[in-house]
Amino acid sequence: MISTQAIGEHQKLRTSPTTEPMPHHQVMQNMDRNACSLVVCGPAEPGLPGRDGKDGIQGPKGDMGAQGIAGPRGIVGPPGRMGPIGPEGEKGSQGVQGEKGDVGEMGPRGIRGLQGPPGSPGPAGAKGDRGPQGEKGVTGETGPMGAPGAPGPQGRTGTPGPKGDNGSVGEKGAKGEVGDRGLQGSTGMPGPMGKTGSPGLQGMKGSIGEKGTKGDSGLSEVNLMKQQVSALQGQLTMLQASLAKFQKVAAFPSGQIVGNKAFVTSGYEGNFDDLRQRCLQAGGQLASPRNAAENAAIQQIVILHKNAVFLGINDIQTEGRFKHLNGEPITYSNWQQGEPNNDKGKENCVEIFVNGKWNDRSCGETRLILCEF
Ligand code: NPJ
Ligand code: CA
Repeated sequence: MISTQAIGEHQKLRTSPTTEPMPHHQVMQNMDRNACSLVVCGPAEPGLPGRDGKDGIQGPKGDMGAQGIAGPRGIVGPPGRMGPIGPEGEKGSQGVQGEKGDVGEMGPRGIRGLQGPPGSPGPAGAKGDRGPQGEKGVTGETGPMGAPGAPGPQGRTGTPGPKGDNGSVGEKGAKGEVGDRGLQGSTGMPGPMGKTGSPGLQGMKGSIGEKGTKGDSGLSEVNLMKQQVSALQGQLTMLQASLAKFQKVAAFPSGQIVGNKAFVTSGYEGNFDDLRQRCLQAGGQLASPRNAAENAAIQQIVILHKNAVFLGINDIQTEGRFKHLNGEPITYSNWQQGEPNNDKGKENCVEIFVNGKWNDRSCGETRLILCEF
């Protein structure tokens, strides 16, 4: 049986005051090569007890002990430093479209109107010069007001994002506070133009424009009228030819044309009142000579027919005062000598003989009809 004994000084020091034996495994851990000083071999024989030896030299430093257990978690570190100013924020989103603009103010007073166009030529006068042109009309109304302006610029850009984490030793500290507010982002693009506002109130009516310049000479109208006159002249020539033809018709076989008056008989015979009505119905009246020429024309018809005719002259209303059928007193007469005599007191009508002379005669007599047109 082998026994090894080695006692370190510090063990004795420790043991003395406390008399507490060191645990065996702990002594072995503190042994050093130079610390061995006594070895006893062979069979153990009983002897006297030795004196206490001197204290041994201090043994070598023991090996490093095993790593201790991790200490408790440190307290939370201080807040990280303030992060750098964040990058400039992104451009803000486009602002919402502005509201529809308010109705614009009343438009400004309209500018004076432009000089008006030449007036239309006036009606052709009796001769020559045209009248001056009329004044120009009032200026047209002012147009509607323009669209309102674009909406205002966009608002400020929003705040920058939160600060990033800050690296650190050991346990990561609590997240730093949000950094200072970054610089304001650049102004966003202006929002789209608002919708066009409703038209403004109608502007006031412009002032009357200046008097227009004198109109054109109207030569074009003159030329036009010349053409029309030429056409009318052609038509007139046709009418003249036609009229000449019908005058011949009216004069054949017993008609008479004097000036614009035509004396025509149909050959009918009757009393004064009957003949008077027939001529009216035909659109004319009984022949009533106003002068010698007409009387001569009537005479020719009487000569041709060898028959006296009643004239459109009588004194039915007042004896002795002969009048035309329209009531006018006669201004021309061609009485036979001794006439009018109102024979037997009942001669209020007038007949004309072949010699062209007049004789008052009873209205009930029958005579050839002679009308004038
Ligand atoms: C006599 C009276 C008249 C009266 C008529 C009534 O007329 O003189 O006042 O009105 O009788 O019947 C001849 C005679 C007249 C006569 C007429 C009647 O006169 O001389 O005394 O006839 O017809 C033309 C024909 C006869 C005429 C004179 C002229 N002639 O064709 O131109
Ligand atoms: Ca008579």
